[in-house]
Amino acid sequence: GTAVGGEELRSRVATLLAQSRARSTALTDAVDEADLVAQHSPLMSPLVWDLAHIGSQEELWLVRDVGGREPLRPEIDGLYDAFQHSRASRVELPLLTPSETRAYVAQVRDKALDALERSPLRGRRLVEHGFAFGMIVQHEQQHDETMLATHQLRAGAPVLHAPPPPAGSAPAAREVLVPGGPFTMGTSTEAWALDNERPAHVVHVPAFVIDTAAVTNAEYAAFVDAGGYDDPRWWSEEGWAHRVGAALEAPRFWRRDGSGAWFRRRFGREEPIVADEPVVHVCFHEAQAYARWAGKRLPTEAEWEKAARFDPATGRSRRYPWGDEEPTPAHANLGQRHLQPAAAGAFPRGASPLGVQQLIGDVWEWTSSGWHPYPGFEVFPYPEYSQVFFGGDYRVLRGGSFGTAPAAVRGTFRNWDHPIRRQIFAGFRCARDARPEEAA
Ligand code: AVJ
Ligand code: FE
Repeated sequence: GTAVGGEELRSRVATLLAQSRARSTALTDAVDEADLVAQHSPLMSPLVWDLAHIGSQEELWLVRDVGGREPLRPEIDGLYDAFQHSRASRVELPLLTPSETRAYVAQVRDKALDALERSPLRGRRLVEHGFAFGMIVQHEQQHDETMLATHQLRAGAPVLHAPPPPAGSAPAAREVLVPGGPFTMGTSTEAWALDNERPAHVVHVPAFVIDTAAVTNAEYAAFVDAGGYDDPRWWSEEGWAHRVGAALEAPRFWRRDGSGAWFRRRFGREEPIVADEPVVHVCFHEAQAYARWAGKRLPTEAEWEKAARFDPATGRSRRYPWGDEEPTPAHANLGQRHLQPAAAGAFPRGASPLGVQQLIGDVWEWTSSGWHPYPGFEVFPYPEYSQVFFGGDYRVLRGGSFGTAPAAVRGTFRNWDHPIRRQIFAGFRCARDARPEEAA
């Protein structure tokens, strides 16, 4: 973990709070008032809800809890409680207007910064308050990624702009063997790890083989063109029922032009599908069907984390594939610096010791695992973050996307979603069992 002193933490938190707010502001200032309050998809909240919810959570955890202050606007708590209103119904609520919302989040932020200044950040308070600030930084960044997904679903002219990611050429080895044996999964020392990432525990992962890159658009298009969506052999029973019921034919946002070439709409722009970029906007069922067609399978969550963190030279689990240092722009495509995933091979400095690339950033990666607590799990700080979702039909996603902030992802970070969801920035990589002669 990271042993950080109180004053270093205080300035780090101030910087991260400013960064997340700059991003929330950019995402909400990019559109007009009508777009802010509109429902762009029943899967998403109006953008103005996300912004006020960011403020509401910050008020609860930093102003009231850490700061010990009275509620600013107790009457609106319920409106912005994610458990009281479904995303689809939030547009009907008497929400704060855009200008009221902006004033509210600014007022909350002033008081949260005051709480940051006053916190002793020593001893027990260093751990408790430090975690509360870290949780709120991550929470705002998670909703920023959600708002980015809303932008992708929004119709109309483009409003977001960013340079393209660096180019790359596919790693020389297509797949690597991850040796069998014990591996320490999860963490008990990572200061800002959420409850579901804890505690560290040893798992025995048999030898397996994993792809060094995520499945690309060209590879996925080959599956589509081979009739993969018409052949129930590749799909689970549940996946096939969904494929038929939802009339899935290709990744979300893909369409063919008259000549049969693939195009997509990305943040309001029509673009040809780029062959060597990771496929994105596929659901778990599509990922699973592709893997079966390719003679492979999805990695389990433990396999994914071992491929990302295990250092065979020391037997130790790293914080990130490249080591223990925080992500820089040379390591991974994170933080909405680019509005798309980067081509396979674009971040060789982010490789794991075994040579697996781009595990962090670019696209969330579906795993075959359901959403379950680790042995020894303890709710912290509230059951609605992780616990209430355990055991549902969710599948675990790992690694973060181009829209995930560096502060909101690490080797141990666990995300989850329903297996039919495609609006998130999710792709996948394939794995397979090691053949006996490979494992030996
Ligand atoms: C961890 C991404 C599944 O967005 O539903 C945000 C994060 N929790 N507010 C979500 C979260 C509460 C969560 N995911
Ligand atoms: Fe939230």
